[in-house]
Amino acid sequence: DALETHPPGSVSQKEHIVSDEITREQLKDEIIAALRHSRGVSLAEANNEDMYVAVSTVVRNLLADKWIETREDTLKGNTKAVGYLSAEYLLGTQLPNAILNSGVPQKVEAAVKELGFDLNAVEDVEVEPGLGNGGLGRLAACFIDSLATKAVPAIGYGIRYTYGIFRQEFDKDGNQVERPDYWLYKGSPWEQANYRREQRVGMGGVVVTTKDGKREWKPAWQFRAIPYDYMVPGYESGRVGTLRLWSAKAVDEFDLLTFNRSQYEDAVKGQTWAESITKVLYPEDSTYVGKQLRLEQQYFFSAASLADAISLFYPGEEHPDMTTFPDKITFQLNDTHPVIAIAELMRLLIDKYGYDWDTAFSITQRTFNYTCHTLLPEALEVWDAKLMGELLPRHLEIIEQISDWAAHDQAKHGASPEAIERMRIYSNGRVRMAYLATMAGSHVNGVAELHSQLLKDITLKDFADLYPSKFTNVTNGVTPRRFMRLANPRLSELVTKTLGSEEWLNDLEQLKGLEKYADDPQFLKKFAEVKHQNKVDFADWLKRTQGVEIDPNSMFDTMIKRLHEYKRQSMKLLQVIALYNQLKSGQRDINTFQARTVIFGAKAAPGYAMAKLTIRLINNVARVVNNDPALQGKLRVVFIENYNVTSAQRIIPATDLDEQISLAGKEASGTSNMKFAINGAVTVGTLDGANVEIRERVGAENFFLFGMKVEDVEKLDGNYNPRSYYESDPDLKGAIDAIASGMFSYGDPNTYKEFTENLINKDPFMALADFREYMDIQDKIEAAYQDKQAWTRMGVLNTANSGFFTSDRSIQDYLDRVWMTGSLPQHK
Ligand code: GL2
Repeated sequence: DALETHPPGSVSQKEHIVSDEITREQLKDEIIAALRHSRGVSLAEANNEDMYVAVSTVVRNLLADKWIETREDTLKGNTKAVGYLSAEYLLGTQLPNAILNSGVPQKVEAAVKELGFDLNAVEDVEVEPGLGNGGLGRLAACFIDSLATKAVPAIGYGIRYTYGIFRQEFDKDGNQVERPDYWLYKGSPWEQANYRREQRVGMGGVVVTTKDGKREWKPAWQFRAIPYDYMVPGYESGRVGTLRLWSAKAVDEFDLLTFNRSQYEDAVKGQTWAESITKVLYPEDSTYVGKQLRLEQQYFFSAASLADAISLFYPGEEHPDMTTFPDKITFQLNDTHPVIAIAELMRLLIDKYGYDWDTAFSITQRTFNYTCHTLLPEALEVWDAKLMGELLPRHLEIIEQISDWAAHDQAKHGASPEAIERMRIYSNGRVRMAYLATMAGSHVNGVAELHSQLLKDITLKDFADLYPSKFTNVTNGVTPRRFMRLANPRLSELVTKTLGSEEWLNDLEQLKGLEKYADDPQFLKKFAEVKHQNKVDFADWLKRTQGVEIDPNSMFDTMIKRLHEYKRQSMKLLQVIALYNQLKSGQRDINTFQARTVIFGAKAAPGYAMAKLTIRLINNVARVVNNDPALQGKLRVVFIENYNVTSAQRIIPATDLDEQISLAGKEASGTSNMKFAINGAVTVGTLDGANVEIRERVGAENFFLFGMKVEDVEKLDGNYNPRSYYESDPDLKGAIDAIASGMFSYGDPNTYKEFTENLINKDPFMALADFREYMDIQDKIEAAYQDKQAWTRMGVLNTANSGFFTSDRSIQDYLDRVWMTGSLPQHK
């Protein structure tokens, strides 16, 4: 088997890089030259922005040779490459990461300093590219980091949205207001338009039968796909991978004939439409709206990426031997968003390269693998066939054929007619993308043990029963470079000093070496001191940016993630209000109360009314609680405006208690839970997603578990009566009644009516059922926090035992379990 001859893994790791030899003086000269050449200013004239561009340019230059070399080695084809197809990459800022991976971070820091600049202030200039919504997009960013670090030949493919995830502001009433995120308003020194690798992508039109009986697509429109390339520097691997993001442009900028007839608007129509394709990121997270523009985006980047890969691996060949394609590159489909790539490859193989259906399907199946990131049915994309047929008529035809083939194959494997009906890819005018990916790819994976199990038991059960060997798990991970080394330099230094080297940064299981210091008072003191300093820094930053004052000696209790009912920010809020009521009524003694700062950060999808109402309520609870002198500042609620990767990097290292409180069976994995654990926060959480594995590893005694398990939720489902909880629990009733009374809406009882009514009557994610246990565990947490040393010990054990959650390990799992696909039986 050709696949077996390529061992899993990597292009050889290069020990040394040329840039190692550059001196600080040379770096200073380079920076000054970059100031003059690319900004047209002298050192004396330069401000932080000039410096940001100049340093970025110099660091890019340091990485350029490795970038080119990595690409050349990738294209030699000795090791199968990975094409990561993702509609989202939530990158975070680039400069600090590039400096870290430049090979000479200390020299760069020193050079900038000696030129009279503060590197932190220079780095603060950067606007992060918010080309993703949340966990899914950030995971893709962690994965390309790990691919480069592990020297895996890889290309990340995605979309260069002109506008990323909206910038969130709060109005005077506490409502979320969405502002456009024009992250490119000052350009970006990190991207390079690569016109040499431009592609054409068609849409619309008709399918005709040619004289020799073949089907041929005649698209009505053609668009230019321009790749913008980003360097993805690996950590100490001597490798720099590529992230290739596509931008749409009209083929003819505008129509001169029409323009000359003075019909200005008509003349630029094609251009406007073309540019609209990659104009804006859809701000829905874990939900799906069947909009045509979204399918246009998905097809646009999938088609451009496939064409790019084929031209990379078969340069100049008109009739490439595409049977070798799956040996050259394997494509990972990040959720259903790029699944249309399956139909596109089939179209190319059959219509363009002349393969018969069986051969084409076998190539396709060997090429693709699919990662499912959800359990929520509303996040599994199901396209209206009419819409798809209008935009991609040939693809719909092909999908119909795959759907028939699938039914046939399922029958062969012994599926019942009812099961075959349930598994239909294309039926009743709908196309189910998750089913297409499952049938037309080699592997399907979930993103945490529990999630992968639930996929097999529920979401994709029929398929798993029939094709058990297709299904596997790859638990998510996060990059320790960004989320430890860059976000938490103090803890990183302590770890390095304690372990005696920095090797842990690309071998995170070495953190285990900290375990033996968990009872060493000296070490605990240092660990606690790091946390405290991080909290002081965070408090300063909050004061500076939002004008809010918080006490670094209070417990920092954090819930940062997208606003979604299943994540249950509402439950956290009810707990805060219940605490407030208890403190006000004297039921809880303010003098012995452990001071707490409750930190929220969350964006809501602009069309998600309940989520937006929850944001408003959080802001108003904050207003009331923070201004109540009776609390003596002991309970504070802060809502971070415009939560993003940059602020996450500040919040996570400063957190004592991490809230992961989704309803069991709803959060596929979660990834911030991993970042918190690595940084020594303690989790309060349900048995959901990767929480299960975190708890297993850090130890049950270092994790605050509460709430229903998946089985309990299943049992309750169908006869759940939230009102009974409301009526029987005075704390719960008091909290909901406080909201309903107008306590947080200047006396108006109507403002949050939908919020309270929804909880009492529907409560789709059973917050009320878990509320009592949640209150009780919070009391235990409060008591535990009083014993500072014991608390710190828990933090140490979290850090020491979270090495598993590095994305380097996830990538290794993909290499071992998914990307070496040679042994799967092929369908004929
Ligand atoms: C998500 C899941 O909700 C989240 O639990 C998971 O950690 C990430 C990454 O696998 O994927 N699925 C999804 O649609 N979004 C996620 O963040 N947006």
